Amino acid sequence: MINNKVLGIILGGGQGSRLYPLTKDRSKPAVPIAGKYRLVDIPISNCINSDIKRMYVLTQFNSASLNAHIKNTYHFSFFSSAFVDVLAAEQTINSDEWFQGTADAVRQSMHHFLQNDFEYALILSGDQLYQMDFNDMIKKHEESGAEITIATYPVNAKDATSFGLLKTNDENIITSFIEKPGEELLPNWTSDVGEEMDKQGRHYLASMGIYIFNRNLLKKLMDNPDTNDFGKEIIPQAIENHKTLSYQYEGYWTDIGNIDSFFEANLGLTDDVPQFNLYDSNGIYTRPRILPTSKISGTILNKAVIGDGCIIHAEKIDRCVIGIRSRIGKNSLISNTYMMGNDSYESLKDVADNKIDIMMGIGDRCYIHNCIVDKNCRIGDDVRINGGRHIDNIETDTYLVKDGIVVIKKDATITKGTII
Ligand code: ADQ
Ligand code: ADP
Repeated sequence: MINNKVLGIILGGGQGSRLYPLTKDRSKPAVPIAGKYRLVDIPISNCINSDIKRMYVLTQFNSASLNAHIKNTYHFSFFSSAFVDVLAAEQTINSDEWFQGTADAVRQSMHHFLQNDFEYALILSGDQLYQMDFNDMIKKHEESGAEITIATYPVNAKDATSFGLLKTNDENIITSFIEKPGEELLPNWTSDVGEEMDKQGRHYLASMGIYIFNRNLLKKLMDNPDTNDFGKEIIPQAIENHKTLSYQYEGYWTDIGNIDSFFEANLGLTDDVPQFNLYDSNGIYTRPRILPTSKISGTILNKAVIGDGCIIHAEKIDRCVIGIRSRIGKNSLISNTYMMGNDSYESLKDVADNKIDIMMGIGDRCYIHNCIVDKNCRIGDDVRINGGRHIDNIETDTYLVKDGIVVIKKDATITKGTII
C-alpha cells in the first residue's frame, strides 16, 4: 500500500561537523549505526512502515557509497510508484551555492518535489533514532485543519537548550516558538506536559524537527529566498499566520547528532530491554549483504550485539556493538565499544604471504574501552585504549578523543603496543 497524499523529505545532513570524524569521508546519512545499518535507514524505514514510499534524501555530499547503499537497498517493484531518491546540493541556473540551511535545502529541491502529486510534505531529520508511525500524526493534522504540524517531545532543562521550544493553547495549537533558547530564558518556556512527564522533570515541549506542511503553504514559504532554516526562521514566522499543531509524541526518540549521543544510542542497543527496539515486526531495513554467520571461540559475551560475518577470539566482550565482518584476536578485552566492522575480508593469501602487517580488526591481547572503532581499522597486538573523561579532547591522524570517547578514524592503523 502507498500513501499517495504524502511525500517524504529527509534532511540527510549539512556539514555533519558534530559527528566528525565519522563524517570525514562520508556523508552523514551514510554513517554506520547498530552494527549493520546506516543513519538514513531509520527515517526511510519509518516512512516505509507508515506506507509513505515516495522519498527524497537531501544531502550536501553526493557520495558514491550513499547512492550505492540506497540503490541496492530500496528497490521497489517496477509497477510501483515508490522511490527513494538522493538529491545532493547542486548548482543550477538559480543557485550556485551549497545548501545554506535546512529550508534552503528544501527550497533548492522544490522543483523536484513539485513533479509529484502530494497533499502533504513530511519533512524529517536524518540524525534521530526512533520508530514512529506517521499515520497518526497525519490523521491529527487533517482532523485539526492545521496547515503545519510539528511533532513534539517533552524534554528536561539540561536538554532544552539544544532544541526549538514551543508553547501551545488548549487545542494544541502552537502559540509561540523559540529556537535553542539560552538557559536564562528557560523559566519562560515551561509547558503543562502531563503528570508523568512532570515527575521526570520534562517540563519543556521541544520540536522534534519533524514537520508536516500542506503542499501549497510549503511552496509559498519557499518562495521567500531570505529564509534558510526551519528552526530559526520558517517555523517562528509561520506560527504567526498559519495554524500550526503540536503533535506530542509518546514513544522513544533521541537525537544522535553528536559523538556522545551517537555512542550512547548505539550502546543502548545492548540493554536487556533497549528503548530502541530492533526486534520488532516493524523493523529497520538495510542492504541485504549475504554474509556468513559469525564465528566465536573462547569468548565471554555479555550484553553483546554482534553483526554477521564476524570472526571473534576475544577473551571478553562486554556492552559492545560489533559490526559486520569484524575480526577480534585472542586474549583481547573489549568493553563499552562500538566497532563498526569492515567493508571486506582480507584474502588469506595476502595474509599468508605476509603482505599484511596488521590485519583489519583488533589484534591479540588488546584492551579497548569507551571507544568507537570506525570501518576498516587495523588495531595491532597489545594496543591499550582506555577512553574516559580523564582524557582531554585531542585529535591525531588516526584518532580523536571527544567527551572521553576515543574515535579511531576510518581506515586508521594503530601500531602494535600503542597506548591511548
Ligand atoms: P537541529 O537538529 O540543530 O535542530 P539542524 O542542524 O538544522 O537542526 O538539522 C536538522 C536536520 O537537517 C539534521 O538531520 C541535519 O543533518 C539536516 N541538515 C542540516 N543542514 C542541512 C543541509 N544544508 N542540507 C541537508 N540537510 C541538512 C532542529 C530544529 C529544532 C529541533 C531539532 C530537533 O531546528 O527546532 O528542536 O531539530 O532535533
Ligand atoms: P563507509 O562505510 O565509510 O560509508 P563506503 O560505503 O564508502 O564506506 O564503502 C566502503 C567500501 O565498500 C568501498 O570500497 C565501496 O566501494 C564498498 N561498497 C559500498 N557499498 C557497496 C555496494 N553497495 N556494493 C559493493 N560495494 C560497496
